[in-house]
Amino acid sequence: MTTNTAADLNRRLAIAEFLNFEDVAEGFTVANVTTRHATARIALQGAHVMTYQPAGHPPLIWLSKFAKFAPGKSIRGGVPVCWPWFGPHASEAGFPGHGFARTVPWALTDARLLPDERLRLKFELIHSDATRAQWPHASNVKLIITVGPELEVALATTNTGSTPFELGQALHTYFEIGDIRKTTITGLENCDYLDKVGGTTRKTQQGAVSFTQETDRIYLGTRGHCEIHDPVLGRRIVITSTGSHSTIVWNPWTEKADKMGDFGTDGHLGMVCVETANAAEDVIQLAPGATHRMTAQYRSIKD
Ligand code: TA6
Repeated sequence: MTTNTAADLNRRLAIAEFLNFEDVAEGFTVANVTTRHATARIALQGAHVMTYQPAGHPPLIWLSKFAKFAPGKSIRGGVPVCWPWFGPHASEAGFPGHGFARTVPWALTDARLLPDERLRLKFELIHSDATRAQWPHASNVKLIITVGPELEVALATTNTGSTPFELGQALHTYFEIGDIRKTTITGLENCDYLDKVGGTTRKTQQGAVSFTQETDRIYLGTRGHCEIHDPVLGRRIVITSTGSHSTIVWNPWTEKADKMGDFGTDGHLGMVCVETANAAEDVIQLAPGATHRMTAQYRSIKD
């Protein structure tokens, strides 16, 4: 029987110098990736990228200093995979926000070093009685993570049953920035968005996105390319995506971050979430036998 313990994973899938596994807490194992292109840490729970730093650049992904690593608990930071719904469940208030994929174990089905020394990990969500109780649809979901000069993430869902279902999802990525108050995002100009702060209202983005307060928006009709401009760290983060026409932009600001308890004082100043998604009117109707693929690529460019 295969398990997600570091000992078992090291025996089956470690790649000398480039990939090894470590138990960082009881029942919580992490893959450590080191190549000439980048370093990354990925939790087996949630197939969750926790850190990613391209060589010669500041970390691209933000992980809270106060993030908790425990079975069944979501991690504050990294690349949480929200699946098979985004936000609250449509009808069941007791089901977890953003779905269950980020808090259950995934199987690592393949790990390999590509000829150009990018390292590719393939994960598959492990269904259980607990997941089936919340998601009775026959489905298969795979996540492929490629660690190279860019971080590439591809999420594929197949309807393996005989009835259609509705799929909502997001790569809820937390990016590391110098100061949210000096950060702007381009690529969302003229898109409509659902502004979720203080009740949901529909608005249209004028110019670049900037931040002066809590920001929680679902941008609609997005075009698969946006950029985070960070004059403090002196870089841009370029986000390109496919299979997604909605983008969430989130920063909780001071009060909400304090209430969440795992940001630390002023932790929110150093992060922004820009999430490649299928959310709101962009949810996917998946026919029997069909596969939906959503991908995101993240690159750090020095300015
Ligand atoms: O994507 C933005 C959002 O949906 C916010 O409304 C905010 O609550 C955030 O996600 C974090 O959610 P979490 O469940 O990880 O605390």
